[in-house]
Amino acid sequence: MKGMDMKQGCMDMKDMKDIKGMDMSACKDMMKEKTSDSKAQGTPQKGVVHKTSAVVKALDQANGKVTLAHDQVKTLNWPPMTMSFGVKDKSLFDKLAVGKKVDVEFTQQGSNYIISSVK
Ligand SMILES: [Cu+2]
Repeated sequence: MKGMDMKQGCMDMKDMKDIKGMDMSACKDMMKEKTSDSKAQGTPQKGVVHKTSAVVKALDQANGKVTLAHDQVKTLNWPPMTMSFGVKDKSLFDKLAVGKKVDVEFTQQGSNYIISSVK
């Protein structure tokens, strides 16, 4: 045992008591956190408001849609891209015009992304 020299952070707890299970669970907790962290990046979170800047590319007021060339969206881990969004409130179309640069807020609803605010 002496020769094994497993001086990782988790193992140091062994000195405190006999805690066979404890150092293990500490290690597992740490791993769990890391795992869920990396998973969370691709997982849709309900109710989260995402923000980005964008240039309006096309409007489809009849169908309540707008095409935006948006910047990076850090909360979704998105690179800049051009895509279609739903528009929550028709009055938001007043603030949208093709070629206009806007700051938008949007939420995910199922597989759609819905603009909830335009500035
Ligand atoms: Cu996008």
